[in-house]
Amino acid sequence: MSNVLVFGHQNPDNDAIMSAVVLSQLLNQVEYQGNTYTACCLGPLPAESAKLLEDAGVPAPTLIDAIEPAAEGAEPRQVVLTDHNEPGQSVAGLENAVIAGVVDHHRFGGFTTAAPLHIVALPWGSSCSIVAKLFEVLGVEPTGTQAKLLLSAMMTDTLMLKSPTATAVDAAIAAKLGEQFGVDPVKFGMEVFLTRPSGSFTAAEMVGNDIKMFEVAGKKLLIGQYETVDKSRALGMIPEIREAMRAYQAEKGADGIVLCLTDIMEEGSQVLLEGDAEAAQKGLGIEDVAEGVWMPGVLSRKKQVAAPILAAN
Ligand SMILES: [Mn+2]
Repeated sequence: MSNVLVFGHQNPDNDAIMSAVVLSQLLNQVEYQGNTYTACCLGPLPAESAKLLEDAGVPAPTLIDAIEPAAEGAEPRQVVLTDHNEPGQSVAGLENAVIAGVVDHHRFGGFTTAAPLHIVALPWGSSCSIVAKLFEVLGVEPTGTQAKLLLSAMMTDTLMLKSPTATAVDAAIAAKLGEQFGVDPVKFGMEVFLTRPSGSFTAAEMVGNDIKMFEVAGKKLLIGQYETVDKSRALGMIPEIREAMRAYQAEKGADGIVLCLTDIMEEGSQVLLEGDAEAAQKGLGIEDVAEGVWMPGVLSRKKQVAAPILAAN
């Protein structure tokens, strides 16, 4: 029997947190493969996740920063990755671990394993939609709390099902989970969004809050997203935000950085580019304009920003 660590990506969002928390609960409930499972995270909890877990009386996941090499003669640590699979977005020292499983809804990018593993990858709106499906597969009914935590992440990850990443399956699962604890999914999702202290975000927080590193044409490109219900405050901070983007890029040793200031209500993103952003200009078909470029309908970093940039380069 091993203790398996279950965690989402760096700079965790609500989906990274809740997929790890609820999946590890499920695997413990069914004593999957006779192991125990510990939910972990690779960074501080987003405000909405902290509040949801506290209200539900569920312990926060354990913060880890690296996987150490196994001691002489000991088995390497087993891990399950949720909401990501690319080593660049994962824990430091991932190469010291055995990847026992992946539950994800992103593109696959660059890991190999020595042994067969569990992979559940579906292009649905959130990793928590897949975790909800796994309850069904393993014959377990989620508790009210589990339904609530899963639904919260489905709503934040799909921007209340408005993102083009949301599928009919997500809508059906959301309706079912909502029914289970008596809420309208969209209304509940809005409440979750409003627990974010967006009015007090600094420029550095807008940049670093939700950002991922991609390898594009041999260069390192950071793509970040700041979601808000009112973009006007952020638009008044553009020079500061640009400075924070340059600082973040330098700190991470990236070549370029893209930031999407996404307005959930107006359903679009103001896109800012810094550094070597040629690949992003090409992929998105936009110029590097000082105040940024408004891209109507752009809500999904994955599908409408990262994918076209990766495809064009
Ligand atoms: Mn996700």
